[in-house]
Amino acid sequence: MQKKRVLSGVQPTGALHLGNWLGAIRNWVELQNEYETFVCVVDLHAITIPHNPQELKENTLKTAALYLACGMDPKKCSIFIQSHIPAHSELCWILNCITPLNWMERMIQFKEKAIKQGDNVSLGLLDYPVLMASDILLYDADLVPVGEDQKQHLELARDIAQQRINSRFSKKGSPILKVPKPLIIKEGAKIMSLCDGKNKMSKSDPNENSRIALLDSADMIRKKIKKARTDEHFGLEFNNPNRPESENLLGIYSMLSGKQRETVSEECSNIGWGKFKPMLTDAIISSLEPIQTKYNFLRKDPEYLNQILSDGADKATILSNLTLNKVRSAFGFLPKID
Ligand code: AQP
Repeated sequence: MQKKRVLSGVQPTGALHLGNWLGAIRNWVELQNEYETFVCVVDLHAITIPHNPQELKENTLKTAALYLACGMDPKKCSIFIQSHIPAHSELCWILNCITPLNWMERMIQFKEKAIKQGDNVSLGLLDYPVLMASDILLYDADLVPVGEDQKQHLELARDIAQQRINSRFSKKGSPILKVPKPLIIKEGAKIMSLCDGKNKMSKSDPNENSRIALLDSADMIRKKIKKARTDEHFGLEFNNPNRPESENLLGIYSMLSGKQRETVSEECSNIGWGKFKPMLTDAIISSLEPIQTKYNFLRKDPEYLNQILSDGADKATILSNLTLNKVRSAFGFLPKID
């Protein structure tokens, strides 16, 4: 039976952190065993906020190498860079022309990010969800792994495919685009900032101490955990809404130590923050060590990395052009005759 297809990606907007790993990449590593998996580094998304060109280039390579270092296997999945496939931008333009502006103005992530940008909000930031819809729809993805924050964007992709393309442009009832479904990860983790347990850990947070980057040295990790916000209570616990830091740090400890939540609850209910923090630090350092070793090894062999990205792009080009040509033809664009 044909495997279902899954597509996902991370923006190279900075150093990948524990949230990107535990909330996304670690799940992809499992998914690649069951699904036909495509993962891309979504660099076109990364320029929707002000960016530094040199950093974008380095972060794009770093992100791709980290996918591999975290366990993505090029024999089981295709890894590519979004901007290597021009079809993403072209489909985005076509979808822009049939997506109502008021659908875009409802997007919560746009509103949140726009507030952070002040006077510097680009049209691209508003258009981010249409580009994401293009990413997904181009590959006929059956399933898209989504966290809470991305559910609204996937819903938009589904509405565009169904209401704006298939129902308006399909002939004889055969749909032009596949309508993707969300893949809700059962143990989907949302990792919060080390400085505020109510805010998401994020690459673009100006405070470096708010996150553990996957490539942080053991010393940096020690310092950041030492500084991480705590509360005045003794003992750590889950499910106390007044203790978001306890929820977050105990959750990270549970995931990284591989121990059940009940086990760590028991283990840590009678110890103070002073004793817990070194345990958490050790768990983080030892979990990241194999990723960092593999990453450093991969970065010494740029040809190998380039080959993987080139193979991934070749596969992505074939699939994306099939979809793009269907859309072009349905919209009435005159084909080029060679
Ligand atoms: N804190 C988090 N906890 C769990 N999952 C997270 N993800 C991001 N942060 C957390 C998941 O990582 C994937 C890729 O994210 P992205 O880079 O495309 O965009 P993002 O969600 O906006 O990530 P950041 O780190 O917050 O980046 P910036 O600061 O650039 O906006 C997604 O699957 C996301 O759910």
